Amino acid sequence: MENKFSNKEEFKNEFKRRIIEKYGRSIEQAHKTEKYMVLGTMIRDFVGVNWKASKETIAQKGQKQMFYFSMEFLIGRLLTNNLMNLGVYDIVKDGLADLGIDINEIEDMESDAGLGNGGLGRLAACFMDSLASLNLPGHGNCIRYEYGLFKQKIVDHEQVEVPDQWLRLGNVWEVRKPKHAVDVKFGGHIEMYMNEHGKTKVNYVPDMIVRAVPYDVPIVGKNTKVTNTLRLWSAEAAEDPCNANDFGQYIADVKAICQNVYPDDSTEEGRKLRIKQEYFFVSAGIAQIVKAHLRVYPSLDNLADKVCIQLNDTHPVLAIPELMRVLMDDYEYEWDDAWGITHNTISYTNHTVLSEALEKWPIPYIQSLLPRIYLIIDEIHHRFEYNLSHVYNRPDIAKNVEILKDGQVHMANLAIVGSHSVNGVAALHTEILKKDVFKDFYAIMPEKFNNKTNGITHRRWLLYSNPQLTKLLHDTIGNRFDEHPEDLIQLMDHVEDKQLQESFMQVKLERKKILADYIKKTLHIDVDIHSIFDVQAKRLHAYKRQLLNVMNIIAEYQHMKADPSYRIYPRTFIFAAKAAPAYLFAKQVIKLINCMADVINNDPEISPYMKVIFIPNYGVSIAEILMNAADVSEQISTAGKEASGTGNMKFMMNGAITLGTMDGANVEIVERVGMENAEIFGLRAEQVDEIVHEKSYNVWDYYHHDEKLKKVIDALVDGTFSEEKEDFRLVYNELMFKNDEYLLLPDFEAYAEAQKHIEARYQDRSGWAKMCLINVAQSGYFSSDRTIQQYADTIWHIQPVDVE
Ligand code: GPQ
Repeated sequence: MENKFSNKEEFKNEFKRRIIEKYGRSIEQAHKTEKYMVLGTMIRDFVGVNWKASKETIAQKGQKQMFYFSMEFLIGRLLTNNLMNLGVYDIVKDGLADLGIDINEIEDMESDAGLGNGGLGRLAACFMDSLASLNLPGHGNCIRYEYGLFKQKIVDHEQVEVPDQWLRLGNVWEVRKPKHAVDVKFGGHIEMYMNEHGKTKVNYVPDMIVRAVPYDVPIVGKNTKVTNTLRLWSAEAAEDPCNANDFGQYIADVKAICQNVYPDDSTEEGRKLRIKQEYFFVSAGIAQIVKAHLRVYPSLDNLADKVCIQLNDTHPVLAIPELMRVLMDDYEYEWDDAWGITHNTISYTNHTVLSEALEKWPIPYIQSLLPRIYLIIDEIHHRFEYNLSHVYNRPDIAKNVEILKDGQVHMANLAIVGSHSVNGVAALHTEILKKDVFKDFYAIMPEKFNNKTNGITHRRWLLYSNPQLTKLLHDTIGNRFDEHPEDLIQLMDHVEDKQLQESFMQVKLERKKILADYIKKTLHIDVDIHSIFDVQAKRLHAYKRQLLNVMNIIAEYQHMKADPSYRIYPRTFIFAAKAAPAYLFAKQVIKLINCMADVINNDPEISPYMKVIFIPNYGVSIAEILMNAADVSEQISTAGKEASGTGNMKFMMNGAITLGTMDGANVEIVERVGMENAEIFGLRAEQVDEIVHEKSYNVWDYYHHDEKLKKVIDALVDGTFSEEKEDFRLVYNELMFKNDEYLLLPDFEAYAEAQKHIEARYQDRSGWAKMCLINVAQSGYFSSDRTIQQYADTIWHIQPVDVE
């Protein structure tokens, strides 16, 4: 307890003492990074007491725990979040101020954790926050990536990837636990033998052993002692690495496992590395769970009563054969018993319907990297095939549901067969899973399928990152919604209030000013804070259709150039997106945006009406200043393709209007706010399906019959935005010679009209503000607290922990 502080003076004394002890310097001499390190460590130590108490309570009471297995946890920065959740932010801020230190400067020393890529990773992070804040025992299991995904720089309009050195200063939040290290085995071969009871046993002889060392990060909830653990595994050399004849190669192979979030999946080597990563953190995570269980209980018979594992998409699906392996090979369980335990322990969340994103691995990769695991997958496959004929009486669907087919392991099929629950992440998405992507599974095992619409933590995304709006809401409806986000609905009683509407617009302007300052500081571009801030921030992907947004900008630009009497209401189009390094189309779209920005922003005739901004290196911290400054939230994916989206919820909660298609969770946003309080356009998912099935769509029909559209598309290759006319040829070809897979042209006119409609509505200031307030009021449903409570009640069956 001696590290605790309960008031400002105690905090100051402790902080000063630690600076001197750690760095041998006075407060005045210490560098900002040193102050950050000391403050962070201090807070980490501060939560140690609760962390220990949480673990003890769970063990004593024998409570069931959930482990969220995810390749990504985009937790962003933790200092502000932890200080706020612990309720000591103001003490620390005032204490630092007394010492002449601005807390914001210290907060800015922290790097975003490089533990993910996109929405799936941020969802996992929001879930961690909600679990702890709801007092639920739920932990994360992931990899400690040394260089994150990559840091995005824009050089000569193009994305350049450099290593994300997020661990450069060390990580104040993690605790290395070498005592809990476990070995993970790869390669080699299997030997079968008969044991003394005449039973066939398997002896696995690996050719590479890697030591998995855990780094634990405490997850601090709001107003609670419950402190959960995010366990990050790091690969190190094992004491006995097996066949490591070539020592240098062995070390390189080990290091590669934890280097980056996404190894280059365009090469065989990269794909194999990805499989190694997946198995590495899954195997280590399961070993730890089993060991911890056996410290409390005599056997693994009751594992499924005490533990559950949620698979965040298929990336961790090797947990299924791995748990089978441990139960059978290490603990002598028969197949059926092992299967019962595994199946009851594991559940699976699907996050995509795109067939190219559903993981499939060539059988030889799994066979050579994980020979024992492959044998188990093969057995699962054969038993399931048998059941198809003999239990489900549906041998006819084998070709759609089999785990091993066309020389590949179909990971989603393995996930569905091996789990007791399969969920989608938005209502529409789950319907598509049931009716289309997994319809044959749904026919034989409908009870497994369920929906859990995604959510976001309103603490980070509203209370902490938008204090201006939070204060306005507190003044209007009180602060009960801090803990009960559904109470935001009370704001509905005030949306007509003209004074509140005006105050909202003032708050929005303040947030726009903060973003404008950031843009000025980082990009040296002035933006007009009275213009409409129109934001599309998400990973760059063809189905998300950043290109549709670009096409409309080009059309407006051309119109204004051609007709000096035509001017749009001033608008700032803001993009932020990373492209996968090997995804050339996506990278060209980034280049196109930046080139277009250069032309438009430097055109004195046009730039008073239109600016285009590309914010580099999009991540959690940038999102925290971007989302709440938006007037318009671009959610324009081809209907049926975006599983849910979660950015859409962050924008909504901060009072931006959704300009979107009826896709993913947009559907549920509109269901709550009403069609009239969003701007919905374009083909519906059924219409998209129809067009695709009819095969009658021809992109050239649109091109030839719409003069405006033709001019926009020609601008891609006629040198309008780049002297080098071929710069965007790939974009042009994807659109025109692959028959516009994501149906941009059929949606173009509707999108342009929706944008015009937005423009008109924005000019009715009171009407606009009312619409924004309705969005805020209706956003409580999208708190991840609601989502997590649903998982806890219907899939995990876990109860709150009562830490004394
Ligand atoms: N998502 Cl499969 C990712 O961010 N990464 C992935 O690998 C997969 C899905 C996203 C998905 O595209 C969004 O629609 C969801 O909102 C998000 O997962 C969380 O469910």
